[in-house]
Amino acid sequence: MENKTIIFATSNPHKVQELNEIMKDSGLKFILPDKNFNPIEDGKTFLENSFCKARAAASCETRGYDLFLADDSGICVDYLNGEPGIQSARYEKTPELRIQKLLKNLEGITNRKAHFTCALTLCNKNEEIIFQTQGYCHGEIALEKSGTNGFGYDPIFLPEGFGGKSIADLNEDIKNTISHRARALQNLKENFKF
Ligand code: ITT
Repeated sequence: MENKTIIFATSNPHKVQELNEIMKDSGLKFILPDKNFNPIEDGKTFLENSFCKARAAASCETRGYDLFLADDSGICVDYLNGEPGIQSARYEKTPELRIQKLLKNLEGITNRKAHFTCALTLCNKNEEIIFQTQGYCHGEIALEKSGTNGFGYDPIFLPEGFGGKSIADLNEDIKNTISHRARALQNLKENFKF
């Protein structure tokens, strides 16, 4: 039987790479949205923003596909009352500046607890939500960056249970087992029948 094709509503190539790796045994095939994909992320939560993206992909689809998955994700720092949160991609202009800003905002702070969140929304072609879930990865913000794997805030995030290594220090297979994205996708696989 042919693989079922699902549109993955993102413009972040790192997310696509991780999704394909995490879902490689699912029998599903993920492809990018139609060329006019241009979501406006004006939600107040990760879940709302993931719906904005899935809905935008459904609304611009001209090829006849009928399932649209979107990820909205970010890092939430306890001491900063959950910031940068849904603003993670817009906290500063570049990934490096975002890391430097977060480290600066935690200078001299001992409570460095943080977690990544990934919200997923699956929509049908009528732009209706047919499944939503979230996944989390708990840990701490490092004192300095380390490692080259992954993307975004990975070099300064120390997941629980890995001896102070950052996600960027860890093998990508490990990230794809413990990450917020991996856990949200696991929920999707276990609870939604494609
Ligand atoms: P799309 O909206 O096109 O999917 P984006 O990168 O703008 O791409 P988000 O709005 O969901 O996506 O912002 C997510 C940001 O949170 C991302 O740019 C990173 O800065 C951070 N982030 C999310 N997942 C991450 C991960 O696994 N590792 C490191 N940083 C991550």
